[in-house]
Amino acid sequence: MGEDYRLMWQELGLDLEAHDALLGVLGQAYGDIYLAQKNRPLGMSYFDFVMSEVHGLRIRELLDEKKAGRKIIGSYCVFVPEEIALAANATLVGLCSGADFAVEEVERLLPRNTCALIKSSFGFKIGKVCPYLESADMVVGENTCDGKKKAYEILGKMVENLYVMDLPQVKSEHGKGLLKAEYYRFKKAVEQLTGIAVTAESLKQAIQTVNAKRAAIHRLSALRKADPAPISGLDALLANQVFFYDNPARFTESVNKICDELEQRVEAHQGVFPERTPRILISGCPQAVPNWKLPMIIETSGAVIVGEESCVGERGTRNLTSETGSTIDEMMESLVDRYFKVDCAIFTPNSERLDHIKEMAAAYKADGVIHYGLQFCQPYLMESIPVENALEEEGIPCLRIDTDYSMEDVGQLKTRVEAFIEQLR
Ligand code: BJ8
Repeated sequence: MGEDYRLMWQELGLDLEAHDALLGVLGQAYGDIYLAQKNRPLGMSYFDFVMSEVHGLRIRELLDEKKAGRKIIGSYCVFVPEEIALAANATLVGLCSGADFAVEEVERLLPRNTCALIKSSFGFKIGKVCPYLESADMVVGENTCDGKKKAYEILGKMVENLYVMDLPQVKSEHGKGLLKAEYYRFKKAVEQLTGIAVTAESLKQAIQTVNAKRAAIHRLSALRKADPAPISGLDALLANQVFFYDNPARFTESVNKICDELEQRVEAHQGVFPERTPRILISGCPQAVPNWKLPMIIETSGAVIVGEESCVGERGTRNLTSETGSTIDEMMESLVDRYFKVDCAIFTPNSERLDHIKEMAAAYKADGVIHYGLQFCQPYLMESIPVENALEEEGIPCLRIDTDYSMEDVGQLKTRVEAFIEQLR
């Protein structure tokens, strides 16, 4: 990366040495895992470029937007509605939290038995290595799991303008009312931040823009139903990860371009792996950049991943927002309807998630499901047992994994995953 980027990072207050170290790790992992894959769709070169410029060109674009008066909002959860940010002339970026950083310092602030995702968000802040976090004019936390809720109390002292969104934990009328009230409160906060009021027109446009992104991902997912699978799970995961921080229109166009190519592959019966390769559905905690450990293990052990029941995947993108409303209130209602369907494990009870996993396993013709739980993530680890039971009732084998971001358990995980895949053949 050039000298001008270094200047940009310096101006953002990044610790250049620590940042170099992070980029080194990211580049190495990307090279080892992604560039080592064979037979990738040509359209993935766009995502390779995005990853090579993840702290470069995209940050420059965001800073240019800021210079032109636009605000940047960072978010840690798919419950934060991008539509409202866009409608008030702000850009929403996901704050990825997919790698360990500054672990010792983090463990002085948080208990050791906190999930890797929360620790990572702190590590990126303490280590001053995330240009997305440092360029954000507002960072949105949300009251989801207990770990996040309590962690934001501490993060709020380190991040300027941390906004905490309250979220329901029960799918009741009362819960829906809370979500609606919180979305109106968020709308007001974003309008105050940008100085621009949401209009019916801007909200409609924003809903269409985000729906288009999701529709492109739906198209990609549908193509993964084919056997042989036309794209690897690793590449599809990358598209789902880039969903959170790329320019929305460009992202939609790039995913649709890959889909055009994949349609030809499906027609020509071409795949990334041979036909009848065991097909795996991953279900569980979100896999943020650069957390590619488990997919890499699965796809180097003789199986292909055909779907992700995850917030970085189908849980996050499953539903579109109705475009029928014409007033702000009608469209806000549609947003509440859409987001209230997200079946995160923080909800109790959460039986829709079990149904969705079974539906996905059938739709993507998965031979088995690997449940991915982050160590110390109580909501997903608690749900992993009912998930396994529900799948067993359907005769679908399930392997429950709990792990963190370290590479120490790769050998052990690989042995378990290989044995599971063997059982599927
Ligand atoms: S909607 S999944 S993005 S909260 S892994 S921090 S749950 S202890 S990330 Fe999530 Fe929103 Fe739900 Fe999705 Fe807590 Fe578990 Fe850690 Fe987690």
